Amino acid sequence: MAWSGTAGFSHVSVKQRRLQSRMSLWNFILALRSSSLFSSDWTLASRMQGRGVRCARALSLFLTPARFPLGRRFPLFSLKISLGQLGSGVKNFELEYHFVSQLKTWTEAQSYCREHFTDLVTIYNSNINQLLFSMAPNVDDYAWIGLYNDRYSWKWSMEGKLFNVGSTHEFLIWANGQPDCVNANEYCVALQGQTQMNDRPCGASYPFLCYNASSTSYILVMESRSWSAAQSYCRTYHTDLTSIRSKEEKSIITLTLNGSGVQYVWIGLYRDPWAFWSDNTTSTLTNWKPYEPNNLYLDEYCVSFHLISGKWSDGWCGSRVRFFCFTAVTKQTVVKMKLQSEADMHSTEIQQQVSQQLSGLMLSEGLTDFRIRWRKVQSYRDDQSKKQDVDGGCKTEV
Ligand SMILES: [Ca+2]
Ligand SMILES: [Ca+2]
Repeated sequence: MAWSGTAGFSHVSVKQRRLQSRMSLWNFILALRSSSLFSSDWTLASRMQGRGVRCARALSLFLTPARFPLGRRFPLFSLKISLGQLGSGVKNFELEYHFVSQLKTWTEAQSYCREHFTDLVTIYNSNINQLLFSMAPNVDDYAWIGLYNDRYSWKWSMEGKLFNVGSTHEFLIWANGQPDCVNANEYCVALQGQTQMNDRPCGASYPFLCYNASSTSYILVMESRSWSAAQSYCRTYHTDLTSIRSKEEKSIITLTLNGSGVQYVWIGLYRDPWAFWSDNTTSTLTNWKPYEPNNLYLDEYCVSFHLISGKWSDGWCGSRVRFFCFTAVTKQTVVKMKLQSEADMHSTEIQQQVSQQLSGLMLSEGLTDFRIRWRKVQSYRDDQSKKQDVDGGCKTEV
């Protein structure tokens, strides 16, 4: 797609349909076919044979009783299942990508994307990276993407739960100028001067402080190890690297370290580098330029996309550059099923039973946002003569 830029507002958009949306629906249909709902008395005949996954977005499934007496007319009911936003991480939407040719800081760009589209872009794989690369102008400049490095979001080795350790924390006190993530390479925390904290390279070797839960004691190990080797040691011989969860606990730790003469000592605080995307989804893809990320001038916590190479750099979040947004367009997918039975399908009780079973099945497949509706359509014979109509095509309602 060609990029056309003019002064002021301009952007290009590209749509990309996520393959998972079809696959997940197809898996759902396979699950339907193998479920108890369609066994024994019921024979499921899919008229979609040979069409494969391409057509799975809207599919007519036929339920016919195994002992279907020829020549008899039975009411034919259509069951319409509307799938909205799917649950359990199943993405049933199309993503549209936008290159916005306005100069904004990372935060301004984020607000702009949230106002006009969905959010700053998340790059899940190299195909998306390539797509963004192809839609932007081929110039030696940068554009923001949604990735950022949050130097105040930490976890305890013992808990693994994210929490904020900013400059106002009650008892977790950063040493002057910390955390500074030197060389974009400091993701583990050591106590410095026994009371204050400093983020340090996890590979550095320091003495460390284990916690033993069964004796409620703190053990200073005077052997120098990397943070993860220290963690393994503590987990093997005690409980874990120590947490500091209260003022009282901090006082005990200070007492334990008193007189030891250690400059740095590992504790259990750590964080994952480049763990956050603006839209709170997760992607493990990285595509750094050589020598990046480097946290130049200790002030580069946002990620920009090099337009001429498609590679990423960490940059100062206050720089004003162009940016990539995305829109998630939620699709409603309709699955129509036709049921024929000797049972009285007029009976709301029977309809409810079938609906309940279907609901249970769909929930167990991780589908949460759906609606099931019953509709009487036509008799079996009428249906046969209108087979073409019934087969229909793939249809997606937005
Ligand atoms: Ca540091
Ligand atoms: Ca950099």
